[in-house]
Amino acid sequence: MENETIKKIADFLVEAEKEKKEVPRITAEYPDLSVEEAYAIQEELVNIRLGQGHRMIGPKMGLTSHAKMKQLNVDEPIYGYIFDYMVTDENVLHVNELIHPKVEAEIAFILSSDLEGPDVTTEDVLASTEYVVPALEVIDSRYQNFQFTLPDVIADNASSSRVFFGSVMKKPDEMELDLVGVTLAINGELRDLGASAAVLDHPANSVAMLANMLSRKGKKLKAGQVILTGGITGAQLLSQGDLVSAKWDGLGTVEFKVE
Ligand code: OOG
Ligand code: MG
Repeated sequence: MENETIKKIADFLVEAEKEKKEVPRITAEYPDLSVEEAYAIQEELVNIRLGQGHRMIGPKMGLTSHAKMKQLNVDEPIYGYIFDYMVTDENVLHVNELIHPKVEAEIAFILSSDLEGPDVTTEDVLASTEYVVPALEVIDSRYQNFQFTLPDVIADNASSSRVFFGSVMKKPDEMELDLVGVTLAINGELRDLGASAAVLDHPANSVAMLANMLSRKGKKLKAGQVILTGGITGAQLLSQGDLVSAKWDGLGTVEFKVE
């Protein structure tokens, strides 16, 4: 794929996010789009955001649960990036800024030292983790009807849109990180629940895999980055007026209102 085409598609996706308009998937026009090319588009999109003055908070993993991988018929998770404009201190999601947002409950890792693949292990991750915090990720695919193939969603920065972090921070050795129970309720009604082992058997495995995937591109995870490890619960569609409330065993509650 030509550099010019990569740039054009990245601009197209940035524009869709700005205009809050769902667009046809990239593979409708470029059916042979490869995973490699899709990451090149994502990298261009990241450069556009950095060029606009946005700060990167850290990378995120997606499709880390067996349920999601099966749904998309893939055997490897994907990654994308979270930027400062996706995170706010107020507990409000402004739905008019988005297309068709969904919410999912996750665990985020904050690193105390860099992690560089290709042979990063789960133990390495735990030794390099300063804290874990609970997070509600709001994903908002720019594609029509939230439907895409694997290369499409990679190009679209893994549907990244907004994140709400909780205020409880725990050291990784303070809890059994694969046994964190989570409930996700909307308007007081339980919508989904899960245990953190849904994420690649242990969320630290997700960070290890991410470090190893990034090393293929000559990149590493850096101290201070906040890393989302992937949805423990399924993603739930949001509507104006919704009150979202999620609870993590040992990590407290995160809530926001959809306005
Ligand atoms: C892709 C993003 C998935 C996760 O945690 O699995 C993701 C999507 O489902 O739109 O963020
Ligand atoms: Mg996610």
